[in-house]
Amino acid sequence: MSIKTVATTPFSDQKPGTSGLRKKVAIFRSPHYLENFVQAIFDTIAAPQGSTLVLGGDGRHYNREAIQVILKMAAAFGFGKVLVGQGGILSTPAASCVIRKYHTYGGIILSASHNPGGPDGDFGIKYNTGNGGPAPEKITEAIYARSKALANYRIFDAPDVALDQAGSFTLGGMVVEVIDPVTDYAELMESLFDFDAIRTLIRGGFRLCFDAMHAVTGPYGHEILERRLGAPAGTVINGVPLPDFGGGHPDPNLTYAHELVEIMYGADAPDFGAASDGDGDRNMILGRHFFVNPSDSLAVIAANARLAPGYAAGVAGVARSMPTSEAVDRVAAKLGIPCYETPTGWKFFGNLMDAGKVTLCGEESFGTGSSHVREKDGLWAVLFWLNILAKRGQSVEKIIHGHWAEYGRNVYSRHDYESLPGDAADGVMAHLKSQFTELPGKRFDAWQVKFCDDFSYTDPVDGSVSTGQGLRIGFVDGSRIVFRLSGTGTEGATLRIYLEAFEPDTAKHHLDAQLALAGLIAIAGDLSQLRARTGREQPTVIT
Ligand code: VG1
Ligand code: CO
Repeated sequence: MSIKTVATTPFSDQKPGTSGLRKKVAIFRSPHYLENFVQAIFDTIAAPQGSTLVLGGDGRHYNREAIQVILKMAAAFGFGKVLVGQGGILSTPAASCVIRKYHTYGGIILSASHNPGGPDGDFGIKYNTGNGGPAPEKITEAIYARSKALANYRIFDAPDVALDQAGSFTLGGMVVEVIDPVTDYAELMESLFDFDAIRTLIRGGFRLCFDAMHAVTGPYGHEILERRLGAPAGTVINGVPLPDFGGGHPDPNLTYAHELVEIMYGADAPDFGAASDGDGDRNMILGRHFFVNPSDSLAVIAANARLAPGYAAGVAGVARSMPTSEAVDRVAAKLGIPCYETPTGWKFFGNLMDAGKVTLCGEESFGTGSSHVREKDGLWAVLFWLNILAKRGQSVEKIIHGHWAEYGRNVYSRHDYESLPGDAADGVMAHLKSQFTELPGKRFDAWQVKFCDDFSYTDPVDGSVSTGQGLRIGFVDGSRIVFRLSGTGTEGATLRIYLEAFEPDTAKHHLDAQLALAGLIAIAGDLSQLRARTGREQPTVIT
């Protein structure tokens, strides 16, 4: 067995997006493609010889092969140890947990998150630093630069390592420790939430359903919800992780988690429903016949945080991505704590959490989390809700309506237009921008434009600046429309339109968001010339 140096031609398209590098499986399978990117990571992070790395993924197609390649390259690079999830499995938040718990140098997570899997689906890879969080932009930029310049990569020439049972193996001078993917994470959850109270709630007849969407959270859901919290078998549906997610789209929203939605809106619906995504970092929360908007979920968690033992001391501050609704800002104002507004993507929360400035973070895209790890965390959010429900003894719907009555309602929706031709999407953005000088002051029915800009962010901790993070049109009454192009897709372009209006009047809180936002939706269509430029009449997904 020896280390081989293999010549590679650099690739020009290995630029990480919102969350790592995502491409079709076929592209990752093409000669040297994965190896080139992994070598670029290793060269960039320059881990000292003998360092420890965490490695795992969401179990999608190509996960197992990629894990073997990365193990052999890690051995050739000089890592001393790799902690790898059994079967190559680690959810994104569990990987973050393991990196932090064992103080490793960093970790590699194989996932394309909510993107479909299978041989014709997507694959992805991202690097997390020693704080457990996604590498910040300056590191992802350096990895990209290196990927375009590499001449060769190094790989240990050895047979594959057995990954299906826990234990220690050696690969040259490197130790491969196969760990249970659930145990460390489950222990962390038990330390944060009142499991006794949740157990009592469930024993009292409270019914719940968790849809793992045949993605990574199946084993986590079975262990935590069914074994440790005593929910009956069958509480977790679609709980067996499959390499193609059973042909589904592991994105927990009203469109793709339709099985759960049918259960929760059905005749004999349970009290609580939730779903998670491909890599376990997203969550959708539902009550009986009731959908909880993710921005509201963050606000409710912030307002009720003290009910969970891990947060009994209170919350230092909160952060949300720019397109996320301002519902949490209202909670922060009432609590007298700071609220930060960051660009889209979890990598922007890391510095704030490391500096102790924020405890809770969230995104409108079904992502919620806290400083217990440095990733958003799907099951964590589910447990937080169960903890709140157990302590408050009210239904999900009652809690949300009570919250709106106290703080007012930030009516919110996101419209996604998926798989647009790139040119058409760029044209929409350019056309919007071209109106920015003339728009302020203009009136559209009841709405007058107050400002428009292309969001940019200066990190308050390290001063780094991120520009071009989404086009904002703000109105005098506080409502707003945001336009952004997705940075996680692999096919064409996805345009996201985020719509928000504030409604203080309790009498109007029951209104459907699409109806309440109809005026803004029409303005967004007109200002962007959406139909003419894309030929689309309707969004692909409405949240
Ligand atoms: C989307 C979401 C963003 C999230 C990102 C990664 O990005 O909008 O909020 O952080 O996915 O989530 P984009 O660029 O497509 O809008 V995950 O669960 O895919 O790691
Ligand atoms: Co995800």
